[in-house]
Amino acid sequence: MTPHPLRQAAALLSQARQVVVFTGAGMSAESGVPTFRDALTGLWRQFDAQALATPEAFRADPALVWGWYEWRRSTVRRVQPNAGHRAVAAIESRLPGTVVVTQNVDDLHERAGSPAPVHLHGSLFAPRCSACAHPAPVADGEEPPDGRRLPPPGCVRCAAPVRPGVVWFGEALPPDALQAAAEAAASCDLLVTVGTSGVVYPAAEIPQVAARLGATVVQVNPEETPLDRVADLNLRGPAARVLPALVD
Ligand code: BV8
Ligand code: ZN
Repeated sequence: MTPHPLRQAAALLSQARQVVVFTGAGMSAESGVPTFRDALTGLWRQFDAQALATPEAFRADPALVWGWYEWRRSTVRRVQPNAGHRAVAAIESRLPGTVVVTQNVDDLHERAGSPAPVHLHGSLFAPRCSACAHPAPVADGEEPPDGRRLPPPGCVRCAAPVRPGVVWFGEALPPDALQAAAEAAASCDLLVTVGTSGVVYPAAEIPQVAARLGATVVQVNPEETPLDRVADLNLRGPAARVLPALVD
């Protein structure tokens, strides 16, 4: 009789030589961070996330886009990492050399104990000048308005508007992050993909490279995704329930 998929995945994890954990917005869903597409409330509801997360949108209406990111950042600050994030950190502490590659722009992996996740799409906590790239401080304290415009601060060095430190659609991913992710995918023997719809490129290439180069791919997602076709094992369930079962 075939063992239960959870037991199969736990066995793969315990025998793995090198693991990559590849995560998307579903990883943070149970912490209360809206996934990318349902992060549109209030004023932003009338927009398509893909249109708002672009340099053009920021140029056209900096206060609209800056307000959206500051609201998303304030949401992340208010929530906690979930049991899924903690299970990922447990995998890393048990198997040195494990690489966490995330598409998420929140800091929940770090706050759960992951030492150095590879952020393919940047971070809500690394604003920078839109002109000279000078790092800008992260505004503390006051809650940004939910669903309203908020003019971005000016760069202390050149006075140009500060922008979110994330990768927008149409922008290149940070070369060093992409390189680190590709190298990890090429050398791992097990890749666990968690909570990603697998539609955003080039990030979605990462699990496919691992599969092409012979790694076993385990997917954790309550729904079917395009990555079903590269996954050797599909664990249909939420990250905060499935991942702890793999490390217990
Ligand atoms: C680039 C930061 C070139 C910003 C993000 C065709 C037309 C136009 C463009 C393209 C095209 N084909 C490819 C492109 C390029 C484009 C792209 O891929 N578009 C897609 C949408 C078709 N890519 C780009 O533009 C990239 N850059 O190509 O540049 C270039 C090269 C050189 C020089 C110059 C230019 C840049 C892409 C990065 C965009 N930025 N984020 C921000 O966050 O605001 S991506 C953004 O969307 C998120 O960060 C996230 O990564 C992504 C959404 O994906 P997911 O993480 O998968 O989240 P999603 O909500 O989709 O799915 C959640 C999943 O979780 C679901 O499957 C759900 O079932 C599951 N889930 C739910 N609950 C749970 C769960 N799973 C587990 N547990 C749960 N509890
Ligand atoms: Zn500047």
